[in-house]
Amino acid sequence: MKKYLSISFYKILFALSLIGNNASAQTDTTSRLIRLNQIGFYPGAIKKAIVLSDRGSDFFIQTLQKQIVFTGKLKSSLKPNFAGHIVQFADFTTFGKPGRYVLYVPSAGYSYPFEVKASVHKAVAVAAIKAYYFMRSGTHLPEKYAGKWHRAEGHPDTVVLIHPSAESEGRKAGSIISSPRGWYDAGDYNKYIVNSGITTSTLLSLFEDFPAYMKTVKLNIPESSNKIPDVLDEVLWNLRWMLTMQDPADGGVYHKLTNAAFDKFEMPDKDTSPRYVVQKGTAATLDFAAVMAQASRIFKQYPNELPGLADSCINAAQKAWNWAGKNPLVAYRQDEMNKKFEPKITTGGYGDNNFTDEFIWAASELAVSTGEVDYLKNINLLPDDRMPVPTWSQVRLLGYYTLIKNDITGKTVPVLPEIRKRLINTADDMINGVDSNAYQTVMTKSARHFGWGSTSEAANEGVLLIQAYKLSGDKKYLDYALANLDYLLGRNGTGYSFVTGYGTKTPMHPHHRPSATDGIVDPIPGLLVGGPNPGMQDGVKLPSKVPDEAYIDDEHAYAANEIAINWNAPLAYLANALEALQHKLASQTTR
Ligand SMILES: [Ca+2]
Ligand SMILES: [Ca+2]
Repeated sequence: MKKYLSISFYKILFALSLIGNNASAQTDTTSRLIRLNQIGFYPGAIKKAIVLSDRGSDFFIQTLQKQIVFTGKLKSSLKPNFAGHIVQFADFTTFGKPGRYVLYVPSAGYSYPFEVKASVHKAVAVAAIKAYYFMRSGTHLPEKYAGKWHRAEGHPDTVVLIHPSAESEGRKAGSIISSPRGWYDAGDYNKYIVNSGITTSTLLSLFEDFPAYMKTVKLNIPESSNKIPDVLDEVLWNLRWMLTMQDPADGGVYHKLTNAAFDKFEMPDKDTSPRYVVQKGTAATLDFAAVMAQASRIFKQYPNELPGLADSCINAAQKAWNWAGKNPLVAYRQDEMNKKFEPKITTGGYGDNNFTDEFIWAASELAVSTGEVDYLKNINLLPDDRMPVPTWSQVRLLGYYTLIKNDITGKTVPVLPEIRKRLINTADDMINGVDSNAYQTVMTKSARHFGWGSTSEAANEGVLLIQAYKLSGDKKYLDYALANLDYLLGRNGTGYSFVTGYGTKTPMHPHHRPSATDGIVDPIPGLLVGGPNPGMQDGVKLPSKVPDEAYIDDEHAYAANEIAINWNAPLAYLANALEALQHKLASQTTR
């Protein structure tokens, strides 16, 4: 009995790792006990790996030919992981020679291979945007751009029915509008304005914040040879759809364009069930107003390539704003709607009852794009002291980011200094004490971060830290933004890189209809899965309910393994921003 007890938790794990499992690319010599960014590291940046081990020992960085190039000592984490175990970590920040390596720990084995080089995240950063091309509705994807994932056109959406909930004087129920293009939202084939709002804005902000760099990023999409940066071309695919979702008669915006029910797992072209636009709502209309206002000031830079577009966007934004002013409390409540109207709509709800944040965001974008601060006149910009990391239903910080970085309204918006202070305070709270948690990332600081779509929390924390860096110039925020990218790419409680196709152990079975039904083994690349979520809202039993381990690579597990446009966007922002800022990550300082 005593002997049994002396067998450590990690020795059992090590034994299990040698037995192997059904994970992709697992070999006898790679260890599930070593958790690191499976893509790699910038030469001058902080480099850490987490080793699930009881005690310190030497660790070695080796070439793929097993030549030792760096030796260090493992150190113990100050706090246990969420499962209650102290872990070890390897810090090899001072090793910066470009090349391909593995990390070796005698008691744990070899890590997955990784690279040390400049622009090490370039490919995954590009893929995170290219993923939207694969999500395009209303076009076929030729092999030239889509490679082995080429597919037929689905959902042209040129014949879309007005659902009875969306009826207006000029558009009777059952009448037809055309609402083509747009991105599929997630694992399903529907298109939701609310979720498009934060997604489209995050990608627009990526361009707005890093224009010089983003002009160099090529996606190999049909628009790659025109004069517009590819990230903006991709955004345009969704923006032009969003414009069709506004009722031209009154400026209100339909909540979503959808099938009545989720269709079965099939390719896009096989789903030919009727499509509807449903009820206008305050959240959709304000999100639309915010995105169109932001888009107008960006596309204004391309008057020859996109004549009239900036004007169309700002006009649409203002009409939407006016509708919301007259209809400030129209929530989308699908269950109530289904008591009144047929057919019943059972696809994603994206219901939200609090529009304080949507008003703040839309007013901020409109004020900045028009220069008219009157938009902010009746808005309480600081309704409470919270600084919530953005989600589709909580978009307040998107407005703050815009006010802070544009700074045109500093004289007329008295609370602007306070908003700046709060952003920095929030970033400081985020990074305070991070190095004591087992994985040493902001994401792994709190079990509360692990809900549905938890990977997007990690990515959006990274975006916030980059905003704090841009505001303060303090590099420490960038270091922790990078640590959250490390988390997403493998330094985490599951050992997965959560981005399909990028890393050694990556999701092979995302809840994503094309990936599941196209007959290609590899899923569509560049997609961020939702990640650890002990909630199990999908009813799929997880191997662990420990917050940061509550994950399964199963196509039925939509609560842990779906993909979504609003999750990919902060990944795209974070990875591309760090690529743009990589020279700032070189460190002479030690921590
Ligand atoms: Ca282009
Ligand atoms: Ca809200």
